[in-house]
Order: sequence, then C-alpha cells, then structure tokens
Amino acid sequence: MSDIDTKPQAVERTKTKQPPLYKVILLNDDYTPREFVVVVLKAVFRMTEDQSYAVMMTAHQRGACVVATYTRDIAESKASEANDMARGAGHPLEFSTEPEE
Ligand code: NFA
Repeated sequence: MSDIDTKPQAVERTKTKQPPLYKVILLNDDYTPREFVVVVLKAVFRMTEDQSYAVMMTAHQRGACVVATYTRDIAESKASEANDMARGAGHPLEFSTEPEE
C-alpha cells in the first residue's frame, strides 16, 4: 500500500442560487384615466388587454396591485419607464418596487 492520500480533498459545487426577485406594484390614484393605466401596462409589461384591465381594476378597487416580479435591475427600470410615461402625459400614476418575501 502506498502512503499517498488519494481521496478527494474538496468537492466542487456549481452555484445555482437564484437572484432575489422584486415586485413591481401599481398604486391607485384618483386622477389617472383607467384607459391610460391599461396602455402603460400593455406597453411596459407586455400584458394583454384583458390582463392589463384586470390589474388596473384590482389596483383601483384595493389601492394597489402587484404587476409582476423581476430581478432588481429589471423591476426598477420597468417601474421608471412606466413612471416616465405617466409624467410625460401629465398623470400622477405611480409604480413602486419592493423585494419579494
Ligand atoms: N382610480 C383611477 C380612476 O378612477 C384609475 C386608476 C386605476 C389609476 C389604477 C391608477 C391605478 N380614473
């Protein structure tokens, strides 16, 4: 028998951890027209007319609605893009982001 230690000294592990996700939240207000909210949801979040209408109505009735979840960068840039569209059209419509539980 040789005295050389041939057992593996370390096991390599591939990193497969997923990045944390962030929610984009649509907030209700009393002034932005419903149809404009639907237009923004379709344009920025690639939702269908029916999906956009359902999300808009949920925010309208409950005060807020989760639109979608993304990695932090994507969530923040989509919320900014949507807020810029609203500001450009003179509406107070607001989207925020927060980390998923
Ligand atoms: N509450 C707005 C209205 O009655 C519509 C709206 C829905 C605004 C969802 C913002 C978010 N015109």
